[in-house]
Amino acid sequence: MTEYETILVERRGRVGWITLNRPQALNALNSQLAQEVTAAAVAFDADHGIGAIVVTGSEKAFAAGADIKEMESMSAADMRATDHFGAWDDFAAVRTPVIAAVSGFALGGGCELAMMCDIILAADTAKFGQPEINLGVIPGMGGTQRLIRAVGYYKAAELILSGRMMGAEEAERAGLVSRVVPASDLLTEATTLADTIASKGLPSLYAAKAALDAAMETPLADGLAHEKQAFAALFDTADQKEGMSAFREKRSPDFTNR
Ligand code: CO8
Repeated sequence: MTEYETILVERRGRVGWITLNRPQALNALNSQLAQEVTAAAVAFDADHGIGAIVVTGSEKAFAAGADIKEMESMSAADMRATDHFGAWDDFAAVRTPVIAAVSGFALGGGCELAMMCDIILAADTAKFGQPEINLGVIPGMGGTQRLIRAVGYYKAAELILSGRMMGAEEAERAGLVSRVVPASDLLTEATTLADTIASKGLPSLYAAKAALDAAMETPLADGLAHEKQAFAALFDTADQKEGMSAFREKRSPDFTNR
């Protein structure tokens, strides 16, 4: 497996695990980490033995944002020329379902990374926020767009304009978090959820994720048309025949990912 310096990467059964590992900087997302997380996710995505990816951090921090020290001296021209965080577009584009397992701080780019994932499982210690306004900037990895879609305009505006952090319970009530679990159970819960997802057939997982993405990006009529096409297309897969005959025969399906 490729050597990484800022993340730990492990395959457990059909699940790919990516652990952010810059403890000295609370997992701040520097450009090397962005490249490595994306490379690892893209590699798992290309592996048909993988049905789910989990991204997690440490107990204290999922990620405390983009690396402020790396960005501090950059000019607008530098920022535009380097496409500093362009790698994240490739991360967001993986077809495999991705779970963010968040404990501690998920701030700025850390909150935005969680929002690039499909499911956010939060420890009761998690803290979410977009504090960029305190640094004289604004979210730059999707926060102004994805947070509104998750929690609505007024909640997003309050968080982005004030820089206030919110705890896990508030984030769940607001719709940012899929589920809150006790901090000590976070990795077990993430494992169970990821294993459950990874046990499904890949064609239907890919189709479901693509249809969910379409809902975020298109008007309702276009999204419904996308869903109708994708739903019909799955009837040419072996997994659909297996899933439905298993139901009729009252047994568990044995998906072959075809
Ligand atoms: N960048 C770099 N280093 C960081 C970051 C960060 N985002 N966050 C923490 N660190 C470092 C600290 O500097 C400190 O290092 P050192 O020991 O060398 O001084 C170490 O991590 C531990 O941090 P603290 O001592 O501050 O720990 P505390 O427990 O006291 O505080 C906080 C924790 C509250 C999380 C605090 O560290 C903090 O406020 N961090 C910054 C949070 C923040 O502002 N995040 C937003 C960053 S900007 C951003 O994400 C923009 C994204 C879009 C970019 C897209 C570009 C195209």
